[in-house]
Amino acid sequence: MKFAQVKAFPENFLWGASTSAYQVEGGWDADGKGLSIMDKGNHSTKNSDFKVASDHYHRYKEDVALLAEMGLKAYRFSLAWTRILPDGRGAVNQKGIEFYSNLINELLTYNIEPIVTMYHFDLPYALHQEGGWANRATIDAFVDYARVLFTHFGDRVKYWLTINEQNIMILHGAALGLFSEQGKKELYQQNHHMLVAQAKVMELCHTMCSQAKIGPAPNISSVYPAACKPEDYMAAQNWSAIRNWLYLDAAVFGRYNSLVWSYFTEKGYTPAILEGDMEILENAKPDFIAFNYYATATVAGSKNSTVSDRKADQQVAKDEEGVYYTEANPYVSKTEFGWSIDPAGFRNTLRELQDRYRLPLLVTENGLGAYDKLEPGDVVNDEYRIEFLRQHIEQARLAITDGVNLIGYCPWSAIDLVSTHSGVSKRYGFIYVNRDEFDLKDLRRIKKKSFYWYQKLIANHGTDLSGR
Ligand code: BGP
Repeated sequence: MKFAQVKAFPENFLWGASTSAYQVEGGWDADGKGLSIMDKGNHSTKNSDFKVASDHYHRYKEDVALLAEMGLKAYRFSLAWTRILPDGRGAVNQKGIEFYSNLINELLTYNIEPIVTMYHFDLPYALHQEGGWANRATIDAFVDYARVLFTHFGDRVKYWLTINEQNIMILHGAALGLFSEQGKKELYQQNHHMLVAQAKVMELCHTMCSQAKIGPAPNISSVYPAACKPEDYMAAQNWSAIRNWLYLDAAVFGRYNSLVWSYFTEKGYTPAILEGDMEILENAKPDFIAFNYYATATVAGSKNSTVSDRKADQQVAKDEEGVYYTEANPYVSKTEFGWSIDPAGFRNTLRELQDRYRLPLLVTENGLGAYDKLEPGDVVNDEYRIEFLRQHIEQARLAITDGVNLIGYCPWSAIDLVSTHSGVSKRYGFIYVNRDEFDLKDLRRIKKKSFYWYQKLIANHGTDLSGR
């Protein structure tokens, strides 16, 4: 739809940026921190030194000062479960509480709203050894962990995110390095346990922190039919239900998506649901939906023999016989890493979410991974990132004009960090961190061109996207 008048961003719009604990903090075993599955991993970043990551654990003051200089209104970060409960449950590590308490206070000093993810891929290894999410006891461990968080930080944190990208952990766990060798039936059982845990934690948040808001944080994207064939459209509905709606229908409506349930039944994936579970799901009410958006997907209803199987990662799906077949989208470009670049798809995704759930929406990740170059004189000319973000912000504004209740935008990532897949060299940040895969150099912080661009954009509240 074309509008003669484009609406402005809402007054209290949360202009932010994101990170996650295991990717940015380092200090992997500092001050009593326990080990997570990411420390033990299986995970591709073992090809680089992620024990130090961006050393944010030791440099958070300098980092927060830079975020403040950029003008951020919000900072979305995750807490390392194992910094707080080294064994996943039981004894609380006071040093961990202290670190996050200091970080939150530092942000508040600059009037930066903390948006806190409780769990971002880094399950405590001790819980993994007891079966991880396959074990129902992990539900209680998560609820107990949440209680500790609400007790210590609930007075200052107003925005909580439960689980980052639960859908990607289930669908592409191996790509994330999550020890996901299990079959789909077991994965969907784990998924059910996460859904119950999330619901319990949302309720607990409302009981313990009456001022706070809480929501899920999956990765959501529109799915296109490869052609206007009815069977392709149906395949797009299939993949969208399996990839997107399963997770949000459960979080928002407290029920399983009916199409996905039929798919489970057909495939033999139905999870065991104990008495009371569905009631727990129904009673929990998120205050908003946070979601990560990188790329749209395109699928067909039958296999196109000219499309060879793509290498799957968290944004590129594998075919599923008789359900959907992935196709290339000739109408969008791609990043160096093969992810589609689809700013209009961002608007489509926002519109779908608005229409389906009618809840405030918060974008918690969106960004461009690239091989940035540090040039002489400490310059990083990341024009391509500026262009990517500019186009997405423009579409966000159009989505607001469409009637979407968008409350914030937190691109990935605030500062360079270790990529889930591709080590340090795939960079996303507004701030360059001077290190290579194994050579930690001096880890100094350098403001990229995109830093200054975003700074200006925030200052003019997104009215002028050129960054002038
Ligand atoms: C999302 C994760 C982030 C981040 C991002 C970019 O799936 O929530 O943690 O890693 O993807 O992915 P990558 O680092 O693989 O490029």
